[in-house]
Amino acid sequence: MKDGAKIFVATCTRDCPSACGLLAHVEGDRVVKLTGNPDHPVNKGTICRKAPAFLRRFYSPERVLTPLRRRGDTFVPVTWDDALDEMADRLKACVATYGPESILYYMGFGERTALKIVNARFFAHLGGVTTLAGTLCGGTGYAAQSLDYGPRVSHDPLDILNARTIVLWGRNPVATQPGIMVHLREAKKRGARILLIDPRPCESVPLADLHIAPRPGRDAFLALAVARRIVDTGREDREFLAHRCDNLDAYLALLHRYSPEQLRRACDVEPDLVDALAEAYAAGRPTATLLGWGLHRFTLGHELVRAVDALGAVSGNIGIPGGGVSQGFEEWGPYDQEMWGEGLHPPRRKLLMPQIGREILAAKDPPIEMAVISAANPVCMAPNSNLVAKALDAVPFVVDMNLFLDDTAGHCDLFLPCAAFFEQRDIVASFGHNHVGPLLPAAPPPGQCRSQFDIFMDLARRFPFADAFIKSDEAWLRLILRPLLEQGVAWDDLWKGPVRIPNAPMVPWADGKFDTPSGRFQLLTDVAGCDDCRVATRYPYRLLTPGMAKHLCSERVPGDHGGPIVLAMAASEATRCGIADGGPARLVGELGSLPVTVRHDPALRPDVVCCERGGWIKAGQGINTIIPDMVSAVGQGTPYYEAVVDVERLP
Ligand SMILES: Nc1nc2c(c(=O)[nH]1)N[C@H]1C(S)=C(S)[C@@H](COP(=O)(O)OP(=O)(O)OC[C@H]3O[C@@H](n4cnc5c(=O)[nH]c(N)nc54)[C@H](O)[C@@H]3O)O[C@H]1N2
Ligand SMILES: Nc1nc2c(c(=O)[nH]1)N[C@H]1C(S)=C(S)[C@@H](COP(=O)(O)OP(=O)(O)OC[C@H]3O[C@@H](n4cnc5c(=O)[nH]c(N)nc54)[C@H](O)[C@@H]3O)O[C@H]1N2
Ligand SMILES: [Mo]
Repeated sequence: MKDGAKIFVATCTRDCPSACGLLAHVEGDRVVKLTGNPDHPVNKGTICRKAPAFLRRFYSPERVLTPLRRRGDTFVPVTWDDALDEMADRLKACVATYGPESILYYMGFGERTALKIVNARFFAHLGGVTTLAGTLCGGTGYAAQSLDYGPRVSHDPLDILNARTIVLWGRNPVATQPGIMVHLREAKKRGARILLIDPRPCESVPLADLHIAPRPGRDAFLALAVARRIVDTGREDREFLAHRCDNLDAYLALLHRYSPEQLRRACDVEPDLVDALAEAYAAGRPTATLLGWGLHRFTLGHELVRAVDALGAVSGNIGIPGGGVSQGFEEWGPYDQEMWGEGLHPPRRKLLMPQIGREILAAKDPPIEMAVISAANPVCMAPNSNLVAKALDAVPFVVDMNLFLDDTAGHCDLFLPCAAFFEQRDIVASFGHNHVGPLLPAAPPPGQCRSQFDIFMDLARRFPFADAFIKSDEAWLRLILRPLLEQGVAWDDLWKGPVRIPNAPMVPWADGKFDTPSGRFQLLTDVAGCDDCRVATRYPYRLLTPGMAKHLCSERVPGDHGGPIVLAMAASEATRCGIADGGPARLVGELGSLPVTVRHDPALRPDVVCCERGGWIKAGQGINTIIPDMVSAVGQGTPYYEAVVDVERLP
């Protein structure tokens, strides 16, 4: 209790690898302020600039406070009983008439807390419905790293304090992982050099001692060029390569398939920068590489990731403190995987998330008769979003569980208003570090909003499996958290603040043994051609749509944003096209076009244009309407950054 405000520990559940420890300051029935929890070993009391906006959003007049039922073109409020009765009747009718696979459960990335497993389990009790395969987020990196090391494990983020060199490779922590910045700054203060590899001048440039801006999607050639340089100058880690790796001959042959000049031209990086990077990896050891999610968003994203993993191996940076090629963590990893309930039914159909629109439309035997969407905004965030909208319109009954009437809600029949993160009790793990943290009901949900946990418990009362399913949140959490409790974590400690997952290593693979079939690291042996590819002339620019500092994906309200998308374009290119700084233009792709406002960027590559992801279609944005829906070759990821476009001057 301070200044009349009560303080509750909380953990940020926004879709961000930081999963920061927070303190929720409560006055009356409202959280009035969020601050960083100084006791959290990762974010150490810091908090990002988005946090005040979370509160503005959660308490905005646009938050939906009652269940809503579509009547024609509008929504009318209905009671929870009516809403859940109808939902239950529809679910039962689908199961009875067409079988459980006629129901699609689409779980998004809006909130991935432990109890969300119970939502999925509800559908398992129902008989196992159609769910999703692949991901809009990080599947490619996981799959690629798992080929090299065995199931992906990253260095604990606190291990970067042991690094002499830190390479941010397609990762932009200043904007997208602020919770780790305190350690990057500390490492820098202790003398570490930070190198950034990113085709665009992202927000992390000021943090870096050196910024290299390769051609997008060509990082594999940069990694090969650097490895080649290390080998040519005799600085490779021969011991590690000879005894800990498979495929050495094939990898060396790959390094020599092209000349150093061909390699560096394929990624369009100057020779002195290739040398500088080779120097950083070989002479600047230990070198910690943090791979981001930017590299995932290519059809051949696995090659980019694997080539950087191999560079880590060649340069002797695998398995050592301050080294490693690290990417993400498993946000569901600490839990009992049985609790998803997949063992309760035979294997069921999965639809590809990266192509969810066409997948829904193509589904037969049975067709999708009902969809339940939770914590997601696929009409805005999945590629080819007009097709996603069309597909949802073709589904006879769509339930959306969210807090706001976003682009996806516009295509639902029943809207169920959910609690915000600090309005419920739960446990949060992270995709960026090794701590779990608690959520406590600091303030009651406004209006009739309810936690998804409550909603599913209430819904289950209407089904024959009610007895097996209905339990308290504590009872479910004890089941889900069993692995943590068995590793010695005390239940009571989980509710006091952050707890480190006991068996998570600081430095994976330190014993030189890998979780691959042979027990050795797998060097990659091939990459697709390295032609000097300027993209097809009809669409001369590659469109990058990364997350930017101010907003998190599509979590906003219309008042927050709107009007034409702001498109960054190299000043030289824009001038050549006759488009003024701040001038209007049309962004044209294979799927259609959008009005944009062009911003001249003197530091951007001429073959790239970029804008923020996540602006709503409703607010006049919707970049994913022109991004084609493809699937990556490995890991069923979504290659958003394969999108190519033209920018047309408006008369
Ligand atoms: N503020 C904010 N924070 C966020 C998010 C957000 O939208 N806003 N989103 C959250 C989510 S869902 C995720 S998955 C993470 C993502 O976190 P990050 O890994 O930082 O992912 P991105 O912003 O997608 O991409 C990182 C960088 O990769 C660069 N990049 C693009 N193509 C290439 C390439 O070919 N080579 C190289 N070397 N770099 C490339 C982009 O320009 C971008 O600056 O962040 C989370 N945090
Ligand atoms: N063009 C382009 N598009 C991209 C990407 C890109 O790089 N470029 N990146 C992709 C990435 S990395 C990701 S992760 C996806 C994200 O894709 P989505 O998960 O579909 O999109 P979000 O915008 O994160 O939407 C999350 C939703 O969850 C809601 N929500 C938040 N908390 C809760 C809760 O507790 N309960 C419920 N029921 N709802 C809640 C929010 O209001 C929000 O509407 O988008 C992808 N889309
Ligand atoms: Mo993501």
